Amino acid sequence: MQKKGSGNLSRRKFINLGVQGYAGIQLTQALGTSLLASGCETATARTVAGACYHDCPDTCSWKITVSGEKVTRFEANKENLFTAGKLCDKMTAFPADVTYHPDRLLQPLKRTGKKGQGTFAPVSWEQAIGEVAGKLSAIVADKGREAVLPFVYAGTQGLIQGSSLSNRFFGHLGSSMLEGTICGAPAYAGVSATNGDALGVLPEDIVHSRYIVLWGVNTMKSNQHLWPFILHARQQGARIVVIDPMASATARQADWHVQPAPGTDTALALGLIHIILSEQLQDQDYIDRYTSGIEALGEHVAAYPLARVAEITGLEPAAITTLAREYAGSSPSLIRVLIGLEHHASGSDAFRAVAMLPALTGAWRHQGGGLMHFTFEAFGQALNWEALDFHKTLNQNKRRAINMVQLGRALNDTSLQPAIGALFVHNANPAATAPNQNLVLKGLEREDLFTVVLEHFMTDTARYADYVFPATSQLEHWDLMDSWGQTYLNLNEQAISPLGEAKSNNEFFRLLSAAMGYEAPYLFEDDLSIIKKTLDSSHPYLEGITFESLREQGWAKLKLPSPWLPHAEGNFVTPSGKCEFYSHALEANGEEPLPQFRPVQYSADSLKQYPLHLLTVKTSHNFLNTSHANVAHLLEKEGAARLDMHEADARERNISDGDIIRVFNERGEVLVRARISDRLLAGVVNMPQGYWSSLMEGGSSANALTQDLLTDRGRGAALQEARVQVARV
Ligand SMILES: Nc1nc2c(c(=O)[nH]1)N[C@H]1C(S)=C(S)[C@@H](COP(=O)(O)OP(=O)(O)OC[C@H]3O[C@@H](n4cnc5c(=O)[nH]c(N)nc54)[C@H](O)[C@@H]3O)O[C@H]1N2
Ligand SMILES: Nc1nc2c(c(=O)[nH]1)N[C@H]1C(S)=C(S)[C@@H](COP(=O)(O)OP(=O)(O)OC[C@H]3O[C@@H](n4cnc5c(=O)[nH]c(N)nc54)[C@H](O)[C@@H]3O)O[C@H]1N2
Ligand SMILES: [Mo]
Repeated sequence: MQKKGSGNLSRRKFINLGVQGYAGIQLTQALGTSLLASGCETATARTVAGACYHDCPDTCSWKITVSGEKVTRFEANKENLFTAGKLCDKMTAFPADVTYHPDRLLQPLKRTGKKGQGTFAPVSWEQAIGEVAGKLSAIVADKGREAVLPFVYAGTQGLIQGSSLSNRFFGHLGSSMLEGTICGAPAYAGVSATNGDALGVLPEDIVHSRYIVLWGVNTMKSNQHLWPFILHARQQGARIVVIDPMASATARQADWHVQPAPGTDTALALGLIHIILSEQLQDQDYIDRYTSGIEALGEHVAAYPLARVAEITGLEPAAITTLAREYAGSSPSLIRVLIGLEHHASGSDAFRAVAMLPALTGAWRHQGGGLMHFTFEAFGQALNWEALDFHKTLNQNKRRAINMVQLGRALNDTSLQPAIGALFVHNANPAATAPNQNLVLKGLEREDLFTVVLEHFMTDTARYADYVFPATSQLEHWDLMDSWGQTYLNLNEQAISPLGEAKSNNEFFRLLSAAMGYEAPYLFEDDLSIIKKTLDSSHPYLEGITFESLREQGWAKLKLPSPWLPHAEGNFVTPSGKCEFYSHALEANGEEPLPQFRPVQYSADSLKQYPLHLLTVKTSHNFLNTSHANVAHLLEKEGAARLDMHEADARERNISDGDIIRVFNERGEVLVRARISDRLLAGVVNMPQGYWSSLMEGGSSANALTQDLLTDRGRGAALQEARVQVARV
């Protein structure tokens, strides 16, 4: 990936690279709120199809009934077999919780108080856009184009309102680029180093699996629509194993929960490979035909004997041996990964090592066997990507790249030339979701920083803006939705007119382009035209799928060959065409050709000062990252922010269940309630991410404790690599 020289490692970029050949669900859904009561469906009611915008692998299809201009019914699409008529609990009341929420921002706002205070006065669009364009032009003239930084993430995953026009706008302007690596980049870099891409077993095919390893995924929370397929496999006799340092909701439903120390999966995977090879449990024929580097791998894993791996991971030696034997001895065997393993110092190498296991055992030969990871590359191949984001036209490679994980550093870096003078945030809430929160806030407080935020709500980030613009919700704009967890393409039809003065992200950029005096036609393209051109592709996966057919049904499953057995006969898209145990490409790039377990080395002093390993896992049931964490009834269901800790750690500190505690380290301090729990091993604590700092008692949330350390590859975030101390207040 780094060979491409591009800083932009977003999913979109992955797809581009792919194109170039480089390596608690509820059954009935209805509004259930005053909305339904307020108007029964009339003869003029119409129903349109849409899909969920969240950064989630499921991308559910839905139907909306509208009477006049009011949404009267909102329900999951029953025909789409993946959504299967069920939305998650986060989304059941979406129109009331977001679109019609009384706190929704419906007018442009201009700051009147201090940054962070959240005091604003309404202004007209015309005035606000005019002033933003004026200020932006002045910053560009004074400090240079790269003094401007867009901060865009996946608040909406829609291909249109995501970053189609903002990419064009900032490309045209020549601003700095954002390395969008906080989620998925190390995982992708690891798996693709081994396999060339990440498109492995398709979700529905898990029903064929007979041994399912859910490795660092909390499927029941974060990928809920896969769970029924897993249960189906279990009914057919599959054994379900979860590997997770926390007894997550999913781990508690598993047949076997393997609970290693956090961040040790690279060692565990290499240890399993060692056992498989020394006990000759491998599929030698598959290895001979379709892989490269087995000798080097064999020598390498000699450094990971059972005793050492048991010591690193904290697992019983017998458990590790059993896992290796059961995995290699079952067929079809499947490993499911997503993101969970990546937020550690050697997170990318964990994925690289885990991805070797199915080739070693020949699991890829069978339907339901192999590795199940991301699906976005199928869309990357199918759709007309250049029509969407103009990545070839707007040469991205010459622009400076700023890593989103290190936003705090970048905003405070006085040696940066030019310093960041303007920050444009949309589809993201970095004041809460980026690590080293206090450093980010210090940067956002800078009087000489000009900040513009497009949002639905007055988030932790919006409070620091000079101007906040009201964005439309998924019901008020058109969009085209791909997915990173399944293979359905969705068209999201605009169901109602924008509420108040809300405008879509794209409309904001069209207006700003005009106010800047720009004339390039691609800056003004309308949303429907972008959608139609993006669908204009002769790729076989899109055969028979048109704008009209999508509008009719709402969704279509990509026409992938069936049965889908991507690596039954090799066909890896690595430089050698084989599954690469030993990577010459990485070696040529100055990286380790084989995966390594490299723990962060803490000094004895710092281990004494901050003895607990902090996880800030985000799989809350009622929030999606920080989205919805301001909605009263969802916040109430989720409960107060807490720290899960082992009884022994609590006893040592004289802490009882429910006590208000201080969780702190050199970066910050968070006030939460203690929850004494057997979910974690002694020495490891967990504070769920998602809560808004501005709604927390001490004004800080989980990311006040995390550090902005980058991962071993993919330039992602080692978010789960934090240490803290805890004390009663
Ligand atoms: N309800 C809900 N669903 C969501 C989200 C949400 O916030 N709420 N967020 C969405 C997003 S953005 C994403 S990226 C996906 C992520 O979905 P997942 O990939 O499932 O990622 P996480 O929930 O971060 O972590 C999954 C599990 O990995 C475990 N884990 C942490 N460190 C380690 C480790 O070192 N080794 C192992 N083996 N396991 C480890 C955690 O304890 C956790 O239970 O979920 C999406 N879905
Ligand atoms: N400590 C810790 N930190 C983490 C994680 C963790 O596990 N632990 N997980 C990381 C991961 S995997 C991810 S993906 C990131 C997510 O980080 P973010 O992308 O910042 O995710 P959200 O908090 O959901 O913020 C998305 C925002 O987009 C807004 N939005 C939604 N739709 C639209 C739209 O159409 N227009 C506009 N303008 N805005 C819209 C929502 O209102 C919301 O405020 O967080 C990361 N941070
Ligand atoms: Mo994510």
